[in-house]
Amino acid sequence: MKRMLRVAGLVSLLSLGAVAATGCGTARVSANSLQPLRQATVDGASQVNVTIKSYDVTPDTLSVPAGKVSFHVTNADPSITHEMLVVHAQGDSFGLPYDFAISRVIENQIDKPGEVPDIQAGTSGDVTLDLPPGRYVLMCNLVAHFQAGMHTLIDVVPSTK
Ligand SMILES: [Cu+2]
Repeated sequence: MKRMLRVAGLVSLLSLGAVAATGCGTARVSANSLQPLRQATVDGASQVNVTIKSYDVTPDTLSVPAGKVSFHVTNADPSITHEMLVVHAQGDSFGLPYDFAISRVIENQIDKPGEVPDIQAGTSGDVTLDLPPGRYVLMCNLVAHFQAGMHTLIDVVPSTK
């Protein structure tokens, strides 16, 4: 129950933009309004489209079935290069070890299944990973970008297949 509440809270936060954009006029979000799980693509991977810019990371789904997951990452920033790391979340929140002296998450102390490095402004990149169920952080670890807000959570849930 505790976990459900936390997920619902995250959903309502993330949904505010969409609600405002559609003029729906209500911020009430129930578990039933979660987006359906991704359909597998032809090659068997589930696709997640992610938009990154200064300074946020916005996936088009909050959960995806375990197995092959293909991240298509678009850098919508007009001038700044970004990257997107896929990292196992630790603990209740992001919980990642952070070095404030260099303003970066300490990459040799985290479990990072993969990344799309060096995505130039206005371009995109892809990575396909085999992900077990769990909570993951999608983040940029260029200097101070994580701190500035370039991180979000995505849940990889047991596949129903
Ligand atoms: Cu960045």
